Amino acid sequence: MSATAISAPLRLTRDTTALRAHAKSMRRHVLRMAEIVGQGYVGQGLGIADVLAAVYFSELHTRPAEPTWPGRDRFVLSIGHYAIGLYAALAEAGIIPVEELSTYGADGSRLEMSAPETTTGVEMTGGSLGHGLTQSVGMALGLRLQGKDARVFNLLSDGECQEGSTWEAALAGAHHKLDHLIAIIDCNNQQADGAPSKVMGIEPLHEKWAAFGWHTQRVSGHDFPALLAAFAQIRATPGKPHAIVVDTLMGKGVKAFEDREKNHFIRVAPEEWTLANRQLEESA
Ligand SMILES: Cc1ncc(C[n+]2csc(CCOP(=O)(O)OP(=O)(O)O)c2C)c(N)n1
Ligand SMILES: [Mg+2]
Repeated sequence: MSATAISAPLRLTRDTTALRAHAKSMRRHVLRMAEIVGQGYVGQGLGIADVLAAVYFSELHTRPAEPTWPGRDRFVLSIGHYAIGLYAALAEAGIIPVEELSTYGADGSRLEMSAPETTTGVEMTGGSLGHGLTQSVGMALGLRLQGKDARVFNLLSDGECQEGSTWEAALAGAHHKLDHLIAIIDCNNQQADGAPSKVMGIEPLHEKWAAFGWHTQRVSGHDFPALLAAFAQIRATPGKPHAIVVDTLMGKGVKAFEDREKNHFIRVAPEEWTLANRQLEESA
């Protein structure tokens, strides 16, 4: 491979049709992985696909063949259990091979159910909630100290907003005016034990992040024009860290999964996959 090919940047686009096609392809990757193990965090992988497509393919400056390029934007997955969605994005971006997805969940595979930082393209080991934003604040500060223009995107969840360390990191981000830090909070109205409102209420999230000194927006996580507008607004707003609360539907694209009442960790019977795959193909 030539030096030019090694340094080729990931091709970014603001074309919503192209972004939608990436998201659909990522959902196919999610179903392929999930079918291998027959269970898992399938609802999260499907629900976050549009947001990940928007981040990876419209915003993230990275080099697929050179994943540790020091000048890269960082995508930090706080919520390790969303790994299936991240692997789909990494494969779609060419950062890991699509064929490798067939090893998902197998003994010895790099694609563990919760993403480890030893896997190409994974910036931090997730699993223990509440550590993603703290590490992202450190990364953003470090990049600033090094004089780099790179940005840090951190994907958190609504359940993760119940962790006190998240809010300590939010204070630090605002204190240091980390305008290269973008927190995306996936609000799917579920956590492990049910709706956050039933377990320990976190709303109003927009007001909370704004009160902590963050430039805050709230949009549908399935609306590409709104997501692109939110990212444009971020580029036009210096001096503060940024939060985007994205409202998403778990299982999005597969009606049978969307309709499940408890979607945190699902088991899917072998005979259900034909329907799931068909519903995904028929979805918008
Ligand atoms: C510090 C910590 N406490 C508890 C857990 C157990 N846990 C794993 S996922 C999860 C739910 C987190 O909420 P969210 O990400 O919103 O759940 P989802 O939307 O995926 O259902 C919990 C409590 C954990 N991983 N880490
Ligand atoms: Mg949730």
